This record gives sequence, structure tokens and C-alpha cells, in this order.
Amino acid sequence: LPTISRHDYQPYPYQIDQVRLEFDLAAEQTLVRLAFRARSRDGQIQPLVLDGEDIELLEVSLDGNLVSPQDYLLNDQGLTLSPPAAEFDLVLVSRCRPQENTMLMGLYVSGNSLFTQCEAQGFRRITFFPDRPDVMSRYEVVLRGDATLYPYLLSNGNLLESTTLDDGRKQAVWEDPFPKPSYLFALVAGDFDVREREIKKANGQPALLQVYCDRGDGDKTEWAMQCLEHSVRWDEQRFGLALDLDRFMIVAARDFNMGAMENKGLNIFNSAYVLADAESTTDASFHAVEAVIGHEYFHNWTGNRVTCRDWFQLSLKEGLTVFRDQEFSADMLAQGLDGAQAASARAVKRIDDVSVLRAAQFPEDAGPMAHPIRPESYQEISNFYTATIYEKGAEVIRMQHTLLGEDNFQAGIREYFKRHDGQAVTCDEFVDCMDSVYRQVKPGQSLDQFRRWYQQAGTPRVQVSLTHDAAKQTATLTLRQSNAPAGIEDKAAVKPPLHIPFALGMLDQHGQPLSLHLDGQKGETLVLDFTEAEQSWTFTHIPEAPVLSLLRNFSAPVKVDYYRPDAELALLARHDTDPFARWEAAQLLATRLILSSASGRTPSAAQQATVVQTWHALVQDPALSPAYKARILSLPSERELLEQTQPMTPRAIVQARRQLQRELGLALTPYWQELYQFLSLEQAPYSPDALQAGQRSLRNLALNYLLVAGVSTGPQLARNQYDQATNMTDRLGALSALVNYGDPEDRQDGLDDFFQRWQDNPLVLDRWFSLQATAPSTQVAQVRALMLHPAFSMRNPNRARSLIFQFCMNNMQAIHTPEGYAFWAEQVIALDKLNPEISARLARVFDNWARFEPQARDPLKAALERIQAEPGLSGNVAEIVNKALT
Ligand code: BAL
Ligand code: ZN
Repeated sequence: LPTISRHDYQPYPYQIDQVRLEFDLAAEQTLVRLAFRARSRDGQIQPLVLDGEDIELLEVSLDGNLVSPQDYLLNDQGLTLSPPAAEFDLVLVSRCRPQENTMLMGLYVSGNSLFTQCEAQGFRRITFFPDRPDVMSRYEVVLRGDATLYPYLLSNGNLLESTTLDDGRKQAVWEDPFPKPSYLFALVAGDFDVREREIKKANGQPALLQVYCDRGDGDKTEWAMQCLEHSVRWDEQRFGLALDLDRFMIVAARDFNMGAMENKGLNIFNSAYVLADAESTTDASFHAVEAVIGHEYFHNWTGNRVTCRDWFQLSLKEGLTVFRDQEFSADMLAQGLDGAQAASARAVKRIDDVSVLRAAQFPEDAGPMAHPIRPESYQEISNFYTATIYEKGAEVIRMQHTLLGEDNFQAGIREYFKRHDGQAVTCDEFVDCMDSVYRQVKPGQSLDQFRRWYQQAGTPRVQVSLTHDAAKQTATLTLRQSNAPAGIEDKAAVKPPLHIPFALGMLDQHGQPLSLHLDGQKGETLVLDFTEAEQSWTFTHIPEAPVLSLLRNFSAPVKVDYYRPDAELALLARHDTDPFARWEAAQLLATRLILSSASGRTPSAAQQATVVQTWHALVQDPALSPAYKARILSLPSERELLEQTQPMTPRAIVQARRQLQRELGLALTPYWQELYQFLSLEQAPYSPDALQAGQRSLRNLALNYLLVAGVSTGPQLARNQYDQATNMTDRLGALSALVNYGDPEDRQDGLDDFFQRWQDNPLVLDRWFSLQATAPSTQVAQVRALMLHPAFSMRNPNRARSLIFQFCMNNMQAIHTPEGYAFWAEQVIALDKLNPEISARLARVFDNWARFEPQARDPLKAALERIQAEPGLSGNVAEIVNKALT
């Protein structure tokens, strides 16, 4: 497999200002006519190299002259032509076969409709073209297709005309006024329900918002429409960025590899992130729809107006856009609140985002695929749409926001668009803009050192120590940072220190916040510029030894090591005024206990009592919002816990976590019951808002504690909740408690009833599969049986994810068996024949095999070798397994 290196970047030799594409659409075969004029950038005639994969070349002409096959070079990667001059016209006719496209990259069929997915390299499966993000052109697109099958013919930009042809087919002509790279091209042909809304942009101009979905689902797009309108408003208000088109379309597809795609003016979405109604959608999914709609919409500026020079710069648009969607969601949650309430609402979002980072990105940074947010090399770019590029990338943007502050960060954003609107640029050029502002507001300082975050893989560790001088009333904090080699390519033994914004507070021994004094700075929270390998700060006016509140609001994506008694954590869990650090303290207390029993040590009675007393205090704290309470009373996820064991002991983690759940359920039974009853009182009509969603999640948490502890009233409460539910959060919450902790009869009755109710709704059926995939009682044999269910299909990515991925990733008891590992390998191989991109994601589940306990390592390695030996393995999966086995 060829490895592509960041340093090998060369600009494309030709400029292509305008592209005209004509499609004669049909599922079986689609004809594509491409025409453009190319102009050599340096006036020299150079070979014209066009990417092309899995498509048939029918005809090519240069300056109106047909080129015969002996005058071009055609192979399975593309086409190379010899241009007649430094400037020339090219016309090319080719054919693709959407019906046969199971990879879902390029032009493919979903249901009866045609969709495209071009990022990263799908356009080359549609036509021959320089399929790279730095070739930006204006597109005119003509679509022709059967009028009955395809009454809607959509592409990017503005609709110029829509007609019926003499042969009865429909034709639509679209023009996108903005130059774009090929990865942002899109077309959709099909029959849909459409929801429309006309809005006024900030400049007073009207714009048409449209949401398309399968016929019959149109009543489930109101929420998506609201989210889209909120996104438009938010980007105007917070970032000063306006919608630049007359029309903005979202189309839901049932078969989709990713969450969604930001094609200019024509976003194509996995239907899971469009369709929502109270009956069939959980609160968490409502919020996911909001986040993804925001994310794709925000790409219109951060990604589309300014795009990436090459794919090594992917985090330029993804990290920044994830940061933007996180802030959008946080602002929506905090809307109408102020002070501590707003801070708590925002903290809930921060907690959820950090949990994702720890469960998905920290493991990546600790495995063979570890890479900097701007990778140095790759084999398959689709393998680099990772938690590192996205979530850690967002943290790196967030740190710049922390260092600059909101106003200066926005000044940096304005500078970015002033310099680069309409261009394809690098991460360095983004930081240059932020740096230009930083240098102005912090004379003598720069972001030079900060840039190392773009170069270093791995999760840095920060060790903390504290000394207190009672006589001088000073506290001296010392931080040491290190970042061990990460991944198979990270041989740089020496990693120079990073610029870490380290937010810190202190409490006195009674839990009261202290005012910090440091070199003229004063405040309850200070952000330290931690830039050396080891650095100390001395705080004055500290009469007694303080309790440290560390890395407030998770100000940097690092791991903090600080050894201190449980009692200090308990104090922070009750009193810290930073809601993130407060949650963190409670999590850490529980984590210590779980890790200790997972390692075979019996936790001391005092240690257990501290956790129970802390949970007791928190469950009764009237000042906490329900959403926050639900987070702080939940135990850390199995994945986050597993990440902290060395070697990793999955089955022991599951058992130890379950044991603490049971203990907390039993010790606090009356409180869970009381909370449950209180939260069961009559509610306003369903809304996914923060208050209601928080109440429902807290009620479901209480129910789970009651069931896991075997409290006798639990199952009946769950059955009643299931039967009486008027929304999916309540219904699924009850069913999941029964399936995970109930008796076999309740489990089966619940699953059967749920199937009867929802068998016609694919997204809900996905939940039915997931629930069974992750149930502690499920073994490989049950999953195999479910794969034979008429509703199961490996070709639909959502369905494959709901059963196979969920089982392999989130059923640790069953997958961590020799049989489980063999099943995983078998499914990677089977999926690879259909959809390598999705298969490679499944392959990644155990790329970290070497970190597991000895009895897991050998069978996991054998499973990886089995995959590696499979003839005809895709490059996608080969890259993963080869790196895993290096
Ligand atoms: N660009 C791929 C999908 C997304 O990140 O929005
Ligand atoms: Zn994105």
C-alpha cells in the first residue's frame, strides 16, 4: 500500500475555473458527461492526471478532437492525458453503476433514490477528475432522469431551470456560484416529502430552507427544520457568519456511511440525524440531530468557504467545526439561564463531550493508530476521520479560544476569513490568524509553542504537586508534563513541552472557594500558561493548605496525576464551584473504587463509605439541575474505566462496575425510590428541552439503580413506565433497564412488544438490535441468530452498526471470549467485501489488542492475523490490521 506523506504535497499544475457536468441518471447505469477548460498554472504543458475508480471511460476529447486509447493511459486509479497546449478544453464521457455500489461512496442507490457521497475520495467514482481539495471550481450541473422515479433532481447551489424533456424525462439545471473542491459536490434524485421554511437572513434577504426525507416520514422533520433555523441564527449572532445561498437543503438517506455530509447547499444526512419525534426518538437523539445539523451547517463557512489544502489538514475544518457545534449546543442548553445555572447547563454539554473524548480519543492516542491532529502520513484517508482529528482537534481549537478569550478568538476568525475566503489552506494558516491577534493582545508572547499540539500524538500527562508555607501564607503549585511516544510512527523520543492552558481553582478545607492571587492576577479561577517541562507558581494570601480544583472545565486534553486522599475528592464533589471539576471529583472517587476491586483488591470499608456518602449528599442536593445530577450520579463508562487499566481487564471492569452500581442502588434505595416517584409526577407536553430531558434521564438513572440492586419494586416500575410511556426516552429507558437487569421473561416480553410496535420504523428497529447486542445476557450465538432475522441487513450501515458494532464494542463480557474474537474477525472480513470504509472501523475495535491482559492477547492477535491473511482484503482494512500487528 503506498503511503502518502504530508511533506510530499505539490500543487496541482492546472487551474479549472468552471466545470459542467451532465448526468443521465438511472440506478443500473448512469452516464456522466464532464466538460471543463484547464489552464496550466505555470504556462508549461504537463500531463493531465485525473483520478478515476470503478468507472468506465467511454469517450474523451481535447479541444474538440477525440483522443484514441493509445494516446492516453488508463488504469484502475485513473486517466493520464497529454494536453495539446497550456490551456485546453476537455470533454469526457463515462459510465458508473449506482446499483452495484455497495461501498456507498460516489453515486449509489438507497431505497429508490440516488445519492452521492464524495468526501474524501468519492468523486473519482463518478467521473475522472483531479479529486483533491485544492482544485476548486464553479459547477454547473444538468440532471436528467425518469420523471416518476425522480421527481426531485437536486444538486449544489441554485436551481436555474426545471423542465420536462421531449422523451418525458425530467431535467434540472443547477449552478453553484461558489468555487468548491470535488468532495463537496452532491446530487440527489428521488421522490420525497419536503418541509420548507422561508427565513430572512440578517441582511434582510430571504432564504429557503428545505428538509427532504422518504415519503411518509415528513411529519418527523419539524425538529430538524427548527435546528437548521437555530443554526443559521446562531452563526449570524455568535460568529457573524451569514448563509450565503438563496436555498439550503438537507436530504435524509437511510443508507449512509457517516453521520452527515456538508456538500455546498445540499447537505446529505444519515436519516438518524434528521428524523425525530417524541414517540420514536430519545432525548439524546434529539440533541444529536441538533448537533449534527449545526455541524454540517457551520461547515458552510469552516470547510466550504475556506477548505483544506490537502487531507492532512482535515482537522482545519473538522476540529474547528466540532468546536463550533459544541458551542452551539452549549449555548442552546444555556439559553435563558444565567449565572451558576447557565454554567451548570454548559457543564453538562462539556461533561458529555469530554466523556466522548476519553472513551474514543484517549484509546486511539494509546493505540497503534495514534496520530497528531495533523497526521504526517496515511494510506487510506478514510481511516483518518478519527476521534483525534475531530474531537481532539476541537480541543485544540478550544484551547486557542481559552488563551485568546471569546472576543479575541472572534477577531482571529474574522482575520481567517479576511485572508482566506475562497481558498484551500493549512492548519498553520489558521493558527497564523489566531497568532496575529494573540501577539497584539499579549505583547512578547506568541502561539509558536502552541503549534506543537498539531505535531504531537499522544495524550500528555500532567503531574501535580503542592506545598504550603503557613508562615508566608503561600501555596506553591508545581506541574510537570510529559508525552510518551504514541503509535507506531511516533519514534520521536523527545517531545518538547506543549503550551497547556491549565485552569485552576482552590478551596479551603471547608469547601469554600479561595480567591487566587498570582503576580497581580486575581480570581476564583486562573488559567496558567504551562509551557515548561516543569513549572511552579506561588499563590499568595493562602492561610491554610488548600484543596486543588484542577483542570477546570477540562481546559486541556491531558491526563492529570495527583495523589490525594479520597476525602479531598469527596469535598470537591460536594463543594467545587466549577461544575466540571466537581463532576470529575465524583467520577474519580468512583473510578478509584472500581479499579481497585477490578484489580482483585478488596476496597476498604472507609473507601466504600466515602463513595456512598458522596452519592447520598449529591442525590439530595436541591441546587443541582436534573441533567447535571444525572451525570454526577452516573458511574464512569466501562470504556473510560477500561482505558485506565494496565493491562486492560475488560471482564473484571464490567463486574467491578456492576458491583458498585449494585451497592449504590442498595445503600440509597429509599432515595432512588423517592427521586423516581417525584420525577414521575405529571409533566408538561413533551419537549426535548434541557429541563425535561434532564428529568427523564435522572428518572431513568434511578430506575436503573433500583433494578440493578434487585429492589423488589423495580421491575414493576419499569413495566409500568414502559407501558405508559408517551415518548421514546421513557419507553426505551424502561425497556433497557428490563433487558439489562430484569428477569428473562420481562426481557423477552419487552423486546417482543417493542418489535411489534416499531417494526416499520428502521431507526427504532436499530435500537431494538442495539439493545440486544449490548445486553449482558447476549452471547455470540444470539447475535448470529439476530443476523438471520429478516430485518437484519449487512448492507445498511446503521443496521450493521446497531448489531455488530454494538456487540463488538459494548458487550465486553461476551466479546472478550475466544468465540467473540473469532466472530469479530469473521464480520470484519464479511463487511469488507461490501463496504471497506465501514469494515475498517470495525477492524479498529481491537487494534489495541496488545494492551489487553495475557489471555486476551493471543486470541486477539490470531484474529487479526486471520483478517490479514484474507485474500483480496481492502486497503482500508489492510492499513488497520498491518499497523495493529506492527
Ligand atoms: N465531512 C464529513 C462529515 C462531517 O464531518 O461533517
Ligand atoms: Zn465535519
